[in-house]
Amino acid sequence: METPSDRRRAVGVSPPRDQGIPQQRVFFALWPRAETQVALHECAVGLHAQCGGRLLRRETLHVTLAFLGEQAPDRVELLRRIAAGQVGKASDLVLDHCGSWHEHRIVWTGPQRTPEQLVDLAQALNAALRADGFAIDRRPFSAHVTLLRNARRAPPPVSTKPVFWRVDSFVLVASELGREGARYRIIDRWPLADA
Ligand code: 2AM
Repeated sequence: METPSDRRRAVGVSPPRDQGIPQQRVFFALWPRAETQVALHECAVGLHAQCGGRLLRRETLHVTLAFLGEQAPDRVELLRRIAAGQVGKASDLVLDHCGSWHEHRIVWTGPQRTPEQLVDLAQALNAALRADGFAIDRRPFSAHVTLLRNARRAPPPVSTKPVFWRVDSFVLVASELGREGARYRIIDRWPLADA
């Protein structure tokens, strides 16, 4: 069974291109507003009581659109240009079920139905990234928010209280490793047009 660290080794992490130039570990994501963060956190706390493991911090919760790994500054600039060229549409995401991966260690919430505007955005962005030579995971986009890591049990097979999320922008994020785990910093944000 593939583990998250296998996955990290397998995709997205390009070899250092410019020795000595600091690289940034970056990814594109959907980032919730404060009220959605609160609702996601409540869902995570409920699941934590049942599954155990490590509760991810409220301010770090997100949906990953594309993970790029370590990138040099010129490539980060190119990522911004690629993002600015996207013509995505806003959508309403309803996170109404949960599941687990990797022998239940990763517990997530996701939509039963992913809005087509969001699938289109993820596909167009990933295609543009590949066209510019970025090594991207080839698996189809699966919208989810990771809520727990190192969980001990699968979540119960019942629907969770739905979390409503108006997705009207996407972001490029830098992941910086600190003492208390990954710290995320939003580098830039691009709006999605109302449909
Ligand atoms: P996740 O979205 O399934 O939780 C930042 O590391 C984010 O990128 C995490 O949220 C993580 O998983 C996602 N991600 C996807 N592929 C990754 C990889 N190869 N290495 C690290 N993180 C990855």
